[in-house]
Amino acid sequence: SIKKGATFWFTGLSGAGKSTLSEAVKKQLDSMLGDSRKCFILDGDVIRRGLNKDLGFTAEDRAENIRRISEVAKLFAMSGQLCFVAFISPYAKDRAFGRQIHKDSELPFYECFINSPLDVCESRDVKGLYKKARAGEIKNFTGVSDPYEAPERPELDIRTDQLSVDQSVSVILKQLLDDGII
Ligand code: GGZ
Repeated sequence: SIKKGATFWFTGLSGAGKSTLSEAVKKQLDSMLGDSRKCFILDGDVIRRGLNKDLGFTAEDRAENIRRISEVAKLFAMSGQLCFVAFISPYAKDRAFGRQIHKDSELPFYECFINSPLDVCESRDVKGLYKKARAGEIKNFTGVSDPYEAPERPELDIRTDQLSVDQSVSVILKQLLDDGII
């Protein structure tokens, strides 16, 4: 049967595990689905080096970043793909736009809070960005010197500080199966 695409929108702090989890879910889905469906990841790190390389980190630029990504994710979902979006997307209003345009096109949209407390993200500091932000070398750094508006009613709230990557993957897969998306 022909199945609809869907967008899983991962939001959370730098270092919460958005990229790691999206890659792990894609790996699992690719082996489960074979050639019948495709998964695609839109990741902040990658998109900001290409499509959105004109954008910085002011509230206006973040909004434009998320607006464009929302439109791109919608196109992937329209084409029947499972789209995983991994951006901090700190503003509720910007995420609500993504949700709305999916709703308007009757495409499933899951806001997934990749939820790890700031102190945990900061203690990992894989890329050393928090250290730089604390030292004032990076301005407007989310969680340190810029806001993060946590989702109030996310479809999924994934405590990555308490769950293993495999456990977090299972939460997403269960949702896909329960809703008949795969
Ligand atoms: C937040 C920043 C900043 C500032 C550079 N604030 O952990 P990373 O490094 O690899 O991913 C972060 C990425 C955030 O880009 P997004 O497009 O996801 O942000 S948003 O949705 O808010 O538009 C981080 C790096 O870029 N980075 N400067 N000031 N993260």
